[in-house]
Amino acid sequence: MEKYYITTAIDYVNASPHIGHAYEKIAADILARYYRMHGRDVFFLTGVDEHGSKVEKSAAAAGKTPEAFCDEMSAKFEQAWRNLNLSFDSFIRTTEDRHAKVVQEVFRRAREKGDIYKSKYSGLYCEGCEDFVRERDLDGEGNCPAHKKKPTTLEEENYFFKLTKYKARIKRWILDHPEVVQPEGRRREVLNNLDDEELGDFSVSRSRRSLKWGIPVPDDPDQVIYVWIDALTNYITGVGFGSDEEQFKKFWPADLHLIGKDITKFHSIYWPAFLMAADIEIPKCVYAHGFITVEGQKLSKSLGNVIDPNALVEQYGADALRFYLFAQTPFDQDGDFSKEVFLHTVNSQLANNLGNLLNRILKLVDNNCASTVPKAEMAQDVREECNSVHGRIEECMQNYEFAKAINAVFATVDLANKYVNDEKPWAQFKEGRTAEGEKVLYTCLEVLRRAAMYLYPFTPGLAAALWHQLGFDTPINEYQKGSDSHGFFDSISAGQKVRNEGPIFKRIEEPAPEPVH
Ligand code: ME8
Repeated sequence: MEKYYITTAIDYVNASPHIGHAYEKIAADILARYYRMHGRDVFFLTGVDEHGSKVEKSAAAAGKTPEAFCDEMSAKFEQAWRNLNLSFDSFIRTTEDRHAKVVQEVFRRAREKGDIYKSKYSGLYCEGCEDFVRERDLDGEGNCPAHKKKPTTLEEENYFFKLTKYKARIKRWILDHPEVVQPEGRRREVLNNLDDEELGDFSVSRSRRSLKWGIPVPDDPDQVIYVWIDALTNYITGVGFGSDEEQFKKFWPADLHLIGKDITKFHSIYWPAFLMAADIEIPKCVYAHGFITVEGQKLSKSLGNVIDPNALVEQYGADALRFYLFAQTPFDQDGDFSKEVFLHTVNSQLANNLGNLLNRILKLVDNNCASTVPKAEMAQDVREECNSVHGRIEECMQNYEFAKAINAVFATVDLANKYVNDEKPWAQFKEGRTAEGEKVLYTCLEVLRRAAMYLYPFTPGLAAALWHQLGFDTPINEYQKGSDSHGFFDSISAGQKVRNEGPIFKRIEEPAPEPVH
């Protein structure tokens, strides 16, 4: 069985999970579920990034030890992802012992080769970025543009990583294999970065004086390994490097590192360089998605608009949030969470277009076919349209074009709705044109069956409910196994009993907002 190893960025635990974190983790879950449906042996890794001064400071502010603080926050992240119905195979924490050993091993290998060496460094350091910043990149007030905070001057003797040795090799890799950094705009950005003379060796440790909360440098306890080697290495720890060689051999290299656009450089330049220095194979693809804003504004604690995904899930359910985030936003661009658009989207697509179609059809099957799928063929034009849409959906899914894939599914749902309205099966049955009526119902049931399969990665709960109401006994995620076409080109069996159990998605009714005077 072909494997598929997908990872997400690991989130800093200095604050609670927000909707941007959720967006990325849901995207990874969509792909994990999609590839599992297509018969791949999937390993989906997510987790948290627990070391560094930001976390140390947040723990102190909360009056907790870093250990206790991290335990609490990590549990919060993991629970949030469970609430969102994410199907991760493992949740990694960078404070795990197995991880420290792997980080030290990578460090040791690079140092033995001379790729990590000691030197003095003085520079401007931004705590928000957990990185040194260049003076010319600061804003007019001398602040880091991303974090709106003044960087501090830091001078220390640290270990440095010899990035300069690997720049040309990484550039060649990206030029020869255009798919390794996606989307194209990010790939160009990385190539420009690599051409920048100022991208040179960088420090990978701090003195214990300036950073306590981290993994010690092997054989030099006064130095602590600094965040990026520690964080990036999670991708190999999480799949068994140093602990389960068989698993590691099976799944590494990663098929996809899914990350946000702000950390492209670390994943497309630093990470392959670390791996080259440690003689470990490099990943197959890094995909950097866009950012989510809320009601048009950047997420910011001071604006108080940092939406807690748990609250949305509790109020509206995981499927609604999962659907909205990917039905609207092209994955390579920035997107927005707007309450009004959210309610409109889920109500019109899930409750009306899809939910009502199912409801109408099942009622007609109950009344005219003894709740049983009739023996008939799909209407030819609808079948042809569905077959041609299939290829389009597959292509979109493999190219990370989720909104387009969802649109294509709903085009078939709209087509079925129109077909019912035009054919009026209730009248056909009444007039004794039973075969015609049965054909309409069969056609729509088949459109719904396929829609359930296509929507499963996006809205697994809702797709499973739809599947169940169509009368299948095998769960939707089990169904594809052993079928060459993974079930997409089977058809719903005549004689199967449908189960009309009410709406699969209840319209969300919210009081209209108070008018502003
Ligand atoms: O960067 N919209 O952690 P992090 C979409 N620990 N994605 C967003 C976002 C937004 N508004 N805000 C953040 C780190 N993200 C490191 C990663 S990986 C080895 C170490 C994304 O908590 C962000 O781009 O700041 C990143 O991919 C992830 O959330 C975690 O961000």
